[in-house]
Amino acid sequence: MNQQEPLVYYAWSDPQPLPAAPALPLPMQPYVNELYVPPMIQPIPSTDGARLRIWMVPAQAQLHSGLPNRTAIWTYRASPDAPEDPQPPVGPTIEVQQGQRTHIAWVNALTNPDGSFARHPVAAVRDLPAVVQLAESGTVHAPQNLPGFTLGQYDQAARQVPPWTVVHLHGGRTAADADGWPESGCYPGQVQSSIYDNQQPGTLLWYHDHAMAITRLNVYAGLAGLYIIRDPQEHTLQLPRGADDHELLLLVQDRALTQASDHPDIGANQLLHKTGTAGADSIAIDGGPDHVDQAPMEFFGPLTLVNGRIWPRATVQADVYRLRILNGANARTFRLRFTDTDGNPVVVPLQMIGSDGGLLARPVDLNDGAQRGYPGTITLAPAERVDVLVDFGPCSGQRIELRNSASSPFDGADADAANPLAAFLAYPQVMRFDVGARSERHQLLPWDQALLASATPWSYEAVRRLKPVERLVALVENDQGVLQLVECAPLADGGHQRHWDGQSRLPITQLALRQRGDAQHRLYRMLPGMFSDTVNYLARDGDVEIWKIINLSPDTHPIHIHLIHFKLLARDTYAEVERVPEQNPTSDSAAGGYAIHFDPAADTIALDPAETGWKDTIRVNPSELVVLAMPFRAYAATDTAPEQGSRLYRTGRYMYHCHILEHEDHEMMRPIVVMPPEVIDHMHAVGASQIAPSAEPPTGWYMDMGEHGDSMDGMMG
Ligand SMILES: [Cu+2]
Repeated sequence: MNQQEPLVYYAWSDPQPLPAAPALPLPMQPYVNELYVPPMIQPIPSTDGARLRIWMVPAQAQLHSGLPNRTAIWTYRASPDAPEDPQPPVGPTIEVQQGQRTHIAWVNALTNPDGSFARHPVAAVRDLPAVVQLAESGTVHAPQNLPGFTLGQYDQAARQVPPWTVVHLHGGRTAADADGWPESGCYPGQVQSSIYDNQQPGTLLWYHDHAMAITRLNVYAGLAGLYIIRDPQEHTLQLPRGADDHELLLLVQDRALTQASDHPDIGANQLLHKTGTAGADSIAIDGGPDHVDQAPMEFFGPLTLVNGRIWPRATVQADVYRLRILNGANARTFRLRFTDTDGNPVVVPLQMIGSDGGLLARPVDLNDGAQRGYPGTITLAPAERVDVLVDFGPCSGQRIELRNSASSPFDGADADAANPLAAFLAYPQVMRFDVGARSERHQLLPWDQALLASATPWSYEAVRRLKPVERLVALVENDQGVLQLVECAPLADGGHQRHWDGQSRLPITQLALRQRGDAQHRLYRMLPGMFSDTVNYLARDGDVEIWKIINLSPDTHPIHIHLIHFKLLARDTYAEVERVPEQNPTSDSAAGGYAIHFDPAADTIALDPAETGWKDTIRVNPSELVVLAMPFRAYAATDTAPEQGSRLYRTGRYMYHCHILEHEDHEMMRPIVVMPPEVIDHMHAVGASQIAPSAEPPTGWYMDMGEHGDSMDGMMG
């Protein structure tokens, strides 16, 4: 037995204790199975760039040794041959070198042995109520956590979905024809042939299915894997590389399983996608009282899988490990923290070194309570990644758990045991680290270590000097429960921005926004916002744009932008002033649209140092407006100043969308087209929002702060 070091607990009031797990018996024991480490495969060099062939195949995976049978999945595989046994529960990790041009042939081989199309492995259940109260115990639960179909309607249409796939490399600065346009799907026998230049800083990406309207089902079936770009900088820093060198890649997802009695067509322990329907009433089992009249359409499952296994454990040495974590869940946000085996948070040295787009400028101390609202935690919405050095040295001989505390649906906060919606977090367990004897292979980096060869902070001021195009996107849930990305065009009149007088009625297609520092509300027209509506956003290759995204819905949305990485410049808090339901435009309040102003009672939000790196997915919390610097420009592996990038030379049709897959599939997705600026100048007509953002000189948003000027310093970077 190893010598056991005493654990260190948090002394300050934060973080609060984790919410108590609801009184649901564990369906199987956690931490029984060893963590699965997917093989790392490299493309094969050839005369015209490296090559790789990846097959999409049906497979049978043992998700937990306590399950009596296997679970049908669809997965990626590096060989068409019959797989080893046990079959891998997730696809291989693709490892490429920075700048290594790689041609990947994605072969759709989702067929039965007789060549017919494989049946979709995901059973879907819909129309669930949001929460129910169990008469026996009186406890409140989300039926999404209860076994099998309970209370849901079997969605036969989901299992009729053919094996129709598109691969997207998430976070890749990919040519448009290789980006995986969702409507350009492949059937079995067809091949998506894509070239990836990998010309970007080293980082953790992931490849996953992106098929139009069914992404949630295909990714849930298992069509997701990790993709690493290596670059010289991590060699210079001597960072851990590979599983043998204490680099652990963790793909975290949540799932639900069927039970034997659900339906004669479907066996037990098969993948089950359970959702409510927006607007459905809540009900109570056995006559208990109703609780919540909100039904989410997101999927939340009770079982947490890491690298395809339910609640695994990893045997580690008491040494520094590099954990690279991807939230690959459909909808669940994870707020991860280390705890003892009773769930009490323990202090484990945590040094964050990278995020979505690569290394940070300097290491960030995730335990710094002064800088972070939730010290000791790693918050990841779907598709977000983190690169963190963890020192298990002080935990020799201990068992350390990784637990989740995020509310679901996520709104920025931890799950609150007093709120019935906390029931969506059925089990906080994620995985366990069994820490062995001391080893000194790696060390944490000095806190002042420069991780990049150069690092220029991007401030709003620096970006403004480029006179950027400014976009405004509103995240809106309409009265039918459809979530949309509503692009807003400034209402210009003779070259001047129009303002709202605060008295008159706003047509329901208008939005009036008063930002901090504005004297008046500026008027915008809300453009149609379904995926197939006209393209509104034409970006000029080489530009840096400012995007403002305001969330008028009650939940956090992780907004993902294809092709580029961006910088978060600011977060501010907003209060909605007026809104009239669209079906009821003659309401007494006699106003329509949205009139919104900054919340003067709320302070501006200090940026989390964990969000200061290059991002491709950003959480936009309710009542928040985020400001993003969006460079359609190339920056080398170093963090150069905004002025110093060159044209990206990446043009074509891309998209941006919410990465809650159920939202993405239901209209929270919009196209964006990048063009050579010289060609845009030749275009006969462009979308409505191509009206110059404002002919007047940019006024002082965040700059001429008036009485609020003092509080802005921290936001300017
Ligand atoms: Cu969303």
